[in-house]
Amino acid sequence: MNAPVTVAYSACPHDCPSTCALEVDVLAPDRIGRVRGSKDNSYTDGVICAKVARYAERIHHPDRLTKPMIRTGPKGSGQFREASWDEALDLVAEKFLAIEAEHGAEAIWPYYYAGTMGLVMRDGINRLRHAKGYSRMHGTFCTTMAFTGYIAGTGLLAGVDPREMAKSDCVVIWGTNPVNTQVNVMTHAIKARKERGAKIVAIDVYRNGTIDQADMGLILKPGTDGALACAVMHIAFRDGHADRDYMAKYTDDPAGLEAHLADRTPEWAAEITGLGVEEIEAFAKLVGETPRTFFRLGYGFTRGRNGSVNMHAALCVPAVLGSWRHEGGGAFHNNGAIYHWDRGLIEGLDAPGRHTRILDQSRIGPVLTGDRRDLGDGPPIMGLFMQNTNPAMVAPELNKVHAGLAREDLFTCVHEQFLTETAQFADVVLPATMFLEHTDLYQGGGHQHILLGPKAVDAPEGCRSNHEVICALAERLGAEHRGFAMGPEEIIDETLKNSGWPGIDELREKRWFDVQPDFETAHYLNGFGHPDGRFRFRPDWSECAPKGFGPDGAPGDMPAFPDYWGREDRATPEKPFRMSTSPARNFLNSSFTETPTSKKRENRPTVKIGPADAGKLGIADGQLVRLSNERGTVRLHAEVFDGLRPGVIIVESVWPNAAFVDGLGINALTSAEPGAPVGGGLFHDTAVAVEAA
Ligand SMILES: Nc1nc2c(c(=O)[nH]1)N[C@H]1C(S)=C(S)[C@@H](COP(=O)(O)OP(=O)(O)OC[C@H]3O[C@@H](n4cnc5c(=O)[nH]c(N)nc54)[C@H](O)[C@@H]3O)O[C@H]1N2
Ligand SMILES: Nc1nc2c(c(=O)[nH]1)N[C@H]1C(S)=C(S)[C@@H](COP(=O)(O)OP(=O)(O)OC[C@H]3O[C@@H](n4cnc5c(=O)[nH]c(N)nc54)[C@H](O)[C@@H]3O)O[C@H]1N2
Ligand code: SF4
Ligand SMILES: [Mo]
Repeated sequence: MNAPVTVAYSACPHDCPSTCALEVDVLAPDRIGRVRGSKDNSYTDGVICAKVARYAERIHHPDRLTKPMIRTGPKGSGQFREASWDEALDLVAEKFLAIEAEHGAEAIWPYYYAGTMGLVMRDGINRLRHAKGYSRMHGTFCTTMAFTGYIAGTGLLAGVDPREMAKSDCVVIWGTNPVNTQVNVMTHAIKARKERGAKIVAIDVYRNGTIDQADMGLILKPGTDGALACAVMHIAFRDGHADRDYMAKYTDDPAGLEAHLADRTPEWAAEITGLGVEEIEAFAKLVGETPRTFFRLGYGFTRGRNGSVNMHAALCVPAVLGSWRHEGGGAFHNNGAIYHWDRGLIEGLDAPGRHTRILDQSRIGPVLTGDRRDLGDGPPIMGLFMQNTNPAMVAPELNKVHAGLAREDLFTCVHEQFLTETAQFADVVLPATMFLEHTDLYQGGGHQHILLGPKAVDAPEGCRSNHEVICALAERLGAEHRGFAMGPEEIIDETLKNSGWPGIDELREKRWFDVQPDFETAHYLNGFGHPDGRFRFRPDWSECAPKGFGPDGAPGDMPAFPDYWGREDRATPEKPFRMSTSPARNFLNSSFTETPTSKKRENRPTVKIGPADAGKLGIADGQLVRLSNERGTVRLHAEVFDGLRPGVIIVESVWPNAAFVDGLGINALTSAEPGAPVGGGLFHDTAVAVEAA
């Protein structure tokens, strides 16, 4: 065994709200050992997930890309030859310039997501986009529905210090599965239980790892959280737990809300959610009688057609109860607003070409297959440049995504760490560095720290960072911006200072800044984020959905008050099952599907189906089943699982297409329809037929 040579400080770059502060054993200039969570960071608190603890498996993986490659076989064949960086970059530039000359710059679509959450490496692609006037991208995979529903209530994407969970008497974990997706939520919630006897409630659509650890688990039908929230508020008004003084001071229309809720009874909600009346009453009593109740609202319950409405409805509960008044009480989803970044330099927001058409990321299938609803009267997409995302696996309507990526007249360059299923469709593949091999700046979505991730080890020869590739392409494409001539550290320093924070030297020394706003601000005791300072029970959905950004305007029938909107992809006689594709513990979206331990632990794609449903369909544990709807057919193995409502199935995700029996993955069934009101992925909202295969 090698003894640790040095310990490097870093931050986890993956697309996870925890953004853990890391300590990495560096064994040699190009070799790491164990990765640990920093004990000195008050949010990370020494805990990280297992998949990042064994990061050596990923960074030193034998399949890492280290050479640029140019396609030799047919599109999607995965046949390539090695090339030099100059040859590969020259070819990309030559093709993009030709496309621009023939079709206009909007025929090129830089496409990215959050494979790294580093601000420089993730968002620098937008500087190239804006400098060239390429088509813009509306990033809808993940956060749009959740953020919109939350901001509709508070007026600001911020909330109570998540470390205050440890000072709660009741932590409600709603629509998130932190045991899988953001382990640190459990650290702080369990501290409250140990130290104060706090109750933990988890609300989900199946008995997942978080429900297993909770004191109260509510398993409801997918997409019905709005009904549960309404009944809880109905009971609060009925039983005298509504905080009328608080509402009079801090909210827009408590009287209107009370009248609206008069017939949103527990019986009404039980019918919709599938929960028992007594379960709803018990939950309402617990939160109604516990002033220090902390509502930790996740993304999972917003990944459906009702998503924003459900988020807003759940967020109304602490406003009715006045939980925000108390330490350890209130709500939290994401702290995006507290960082007040000036993104101008990183994203080139002063560049001339930044008012081009916007295409919806989740609709990459329809976009690439020429849907006029997306393209408008603009040119088709003829060139794609991709970083940090794997849409051939993770985007909805995969049949269309694959058909689009397979177009022989489309030129695609993918910059990646592995030869992903998306990279296999590329014309040019470029090898990328990993986070420990470059320097970047991070922010905690699920907490309140700005962190630096300095370069800790040398990359394998041949890998280049996103920033290096963007700058090299800019030079060849004649794109002008001062950011292309700067190094990552200069960009970080200037961005920090422009945003009102100390510069990189101080950040390097301190490793992170804890930028938690004070108690009054975080609890909105000085007023909410809307101009009148009031929480909105009556959201202005049309304000959330300005024309030209996502679907044109909010649907006129979005509910005026928190409600059950009934928009989910309902079960029908032809498609009697409702499917959620909840994240698997050992994968992180498409990442870690390449690491041996994660693959071994997850074993193979499975569909969880309840014993009664399985019995009716004659499906035995381990048997092959077929899931289908109008978008596609997927075959995988059944796991008979006691922890689901009848008519609900779960396919933990995201597995590569290649792991499925027919080579086509679960997103063949999910819909690319934009969620209301501003677009958003519908990954947990799919009606399907199920049969033995
Ligand atoms: N291990 C692991 N960690 C991850 C990820 C991963 O894929 N794997 N993904 C990362 C990313 S990109 C993100 S955005 C976060 C997301 O993390 P979360 O906020 O946890 O969101 P999801 O994981 O989408 O879903 C959470 C839970 O919501 C449940 N759910 C689905 N529909 C409903 C519903 O209608 N109502 C309710 N109450 N619950 C519902 C799902 O079953 C799931 O258990 O996690 C990050 N962390
Ligand atoms: N069925 C189903 N589908 C889903 C979801 C679900 O719950 N169910 N969740 C959705 C959600 S919330 C999200 S956010 C998406 C995310 O899906 P993806 O965008 O695919 O997510 P990641 O796995 O985070 O990152 C993708 C790629 O980024 C690459 N990468 C990492 N760092 C770098 C870098 O520095 N440079 C370059 N060039 N590449 C890098 C990784 O190698 C990886 O292949 O998936 C969505 N799809
Ligand atoms: S919990 Fe999330 S942020 Fe922390 S190490 Fe794991 S993936 Fe990274
Ligand atoms: Mo996400």
